[in-house]
Amino acid sequence: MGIDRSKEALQTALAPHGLSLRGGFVPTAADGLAALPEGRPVVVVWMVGVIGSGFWPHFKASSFFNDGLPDPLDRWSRAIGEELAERFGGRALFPFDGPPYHPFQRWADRAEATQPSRMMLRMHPEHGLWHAYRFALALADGQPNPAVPSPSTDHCARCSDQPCLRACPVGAYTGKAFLLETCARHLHSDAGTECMQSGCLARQACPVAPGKRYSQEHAAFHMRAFVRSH
Ligand code: B12
Ligand code: SF4
Ligand code: SF4
Repeated sequence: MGIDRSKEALQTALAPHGLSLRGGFVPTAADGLAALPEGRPVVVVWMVGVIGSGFWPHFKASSFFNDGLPDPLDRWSRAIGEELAERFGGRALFPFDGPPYHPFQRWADRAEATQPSRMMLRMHPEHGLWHAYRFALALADGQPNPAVPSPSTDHCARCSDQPCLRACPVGAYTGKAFLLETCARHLHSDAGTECMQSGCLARQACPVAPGKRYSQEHAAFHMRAFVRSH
């Protein structure tokens, strides 16, 4: 019997890790993706990510969380992505490998109905800003449904208050740019304790998908990782 490389088989393989299949897209020559082993062309790229804090207990229970080595979440993602790539006869691509980085946000827009938000993070019609990508799987067979973004799901276009652009105590989100150094300086100061403990205040000000907001523990983990590298 051949290997089952269907979307359903992939979903089943991701579920025990709390990871979600975030749609897929058919790459073109312009994507420049190298052929798979034995010269098989890539016919689908499946996007794999997290929604809310659903994956957190799985990651926390893994050996990576407490081993004291750097980048535990990236190493957890790599272990799962590479095991699945081998099992499904494809290649895993990671958002953190770079620079140059794979254009995960542009890929996301081709795989699901995500759109750039005023915070530049991708806005998902149901998950809001509370989602991210852990890896993509390039496979030699499979067929994704095309992503169809709809103007009716463009939350930012209908958000007249835009509280995300006012909530940052140091104005790091301007609506056109993210002022990395301004944010990092604040986080390294005593005044940044609230962001460090509860997560980015600007992101939390977004009223979309409140039920999917990251848990305090999960949000603080990302803030610590961000501060370590900036
Ligand atoms: C480098 C990087 C950063 C850098 C610099 C970002 C920059 N603008 O140059 C810094 C340190 C600032 C950063 C910060 C954060 N990042 Co970041 N970052 C990345 C990373 C690793 C590479 C981005 C890149 O250069 N891609 C290459 C280009 C060619 O790909 P791209 O798809 O075209 O992406 C660019 C465009 O989409 C553009 N863009 C995004 N929105 C819009 C909107 C418009 C209108 C336009 C014109 C362009 C534009 O910005 C992207 C980066 O340049 C990506 C992962 C990845 N591989 O994409 C994560 C990623 C973008 N980051 C992510 C996150 C969550 C964050 C943080 C919230 C921190 C965190 N980990 O919690 C902050 C928020 C800051 C912010 N507003 O983006 C997520 C976003 C998830 C989402 N929902 O969209 C990603 C996809 C990582 C992931 N694993 O999911 N990040
Ligand atoms: S607060 Fe409003 S403008 Fe800002 S990201 Fe959320 S929906 Fe978009
Ligand atoms: S983490 Fe804090 S300082 Fe940085 S952008 Fe968010 S609200 Fe502003």
